[in-house]
Amino acid sequence: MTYKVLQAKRGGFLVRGADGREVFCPARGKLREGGVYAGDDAEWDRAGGIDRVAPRKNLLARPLLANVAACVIVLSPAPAPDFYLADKLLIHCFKNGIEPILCVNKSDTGDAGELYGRARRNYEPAGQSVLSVSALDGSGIEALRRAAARVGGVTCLAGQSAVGKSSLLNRLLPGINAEVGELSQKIGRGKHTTRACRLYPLYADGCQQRGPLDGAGNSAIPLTTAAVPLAAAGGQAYIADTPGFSMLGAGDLFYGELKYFYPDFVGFAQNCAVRGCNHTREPDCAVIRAAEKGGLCRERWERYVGIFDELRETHKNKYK
Ligand SMILES: Nc1nc2c(ncn2[C@@H]2O[C@H](COP(=O)(O)OP(=O)(O)O)[C@@H](O)[C@H]2O)c(=O)[nH]1
Ligand SMILES: [Mg+2]
Ligand SMILES: [Zn+2]
Repeated sequence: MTYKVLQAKRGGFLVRGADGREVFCPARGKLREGGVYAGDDAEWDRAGGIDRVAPRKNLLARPLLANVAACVIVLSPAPAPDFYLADKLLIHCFKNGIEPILCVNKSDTGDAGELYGRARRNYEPAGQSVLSVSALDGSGIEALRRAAARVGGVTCLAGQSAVGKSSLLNRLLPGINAEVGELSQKIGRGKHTTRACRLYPLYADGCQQRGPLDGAGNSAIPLTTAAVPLAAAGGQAYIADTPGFSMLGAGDLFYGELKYFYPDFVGFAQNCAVRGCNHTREPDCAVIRAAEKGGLCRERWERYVGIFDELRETHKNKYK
């Protein structure tokens, strides 16, 4: 039978069967610790160990998380929003076949409205809608839950430190008690404490139906209430309690390919004079023209040039 690996633990894995039961699977058989990650779809016959893992759609690093279907990219008014990081996360999503879910958190605060408008101006032309949410008062959380459920499969959260990822997790998954940090403590603290990431199934009413594990490592779920598991074409929906992939960059992308990750450029790019135009400094570039005249979000184009230069620099250093 196929099980979803929820967490890689010492000596085995916490897995979830199609019946919704969470069971501890000891590390035996062909695949032991190391070859199986949270998010994997594992074949387990319950006598031995996991002996096969379905081909992965993708595998994200730090923490290792397989088959990521969606990623919530979180922006907030405080700390100052890092659109550069949001752009890179978006590129990363496009590149790995991950559905981005952009959201502006802390809608309960005064500056959030302006940021929400700015985020929409930046990303709607690229085909991305933006959600406005508040982990504090709960507004927009159901829309966020539905957005993750609509994709199905594994959803993770990403964004700079202190935007409210852990707070949003606590809203989406009541009872998990993700550690929320104070803004002041977070700035400059640098590293997150690394720990194994765990997946939680998403239920329609938001409740967690995970009972305590018994002596055999089985949890008595979902026995008490008729919680409706949320699923879509991508399968049962899960949220990963990752501390967030804040460090993901545009990665190993070749600078000349960057433009293909900007759907908002496409309509203009056809009118560029230079063949193979990269829309950075070329003469008679229709994308630059649009950014200057306001047909295209100017700051988005400016950051594009920044990311382009960064990637070209990396490329130069690699091959010099
Ligand atoms: N006003 C307000 N503060 C929030 C909201 N969400 C999180 N915070 C605060 O922002 C800080 C960082 O939150 P945390 O969830 O730890 O952020 P993370 O680093 O992205 O996981 C904490 O002080 C939270 O209380 C929100 O929706 N509104
Ligand atoms: Mg956090
Ligand atoms: Zn151009």
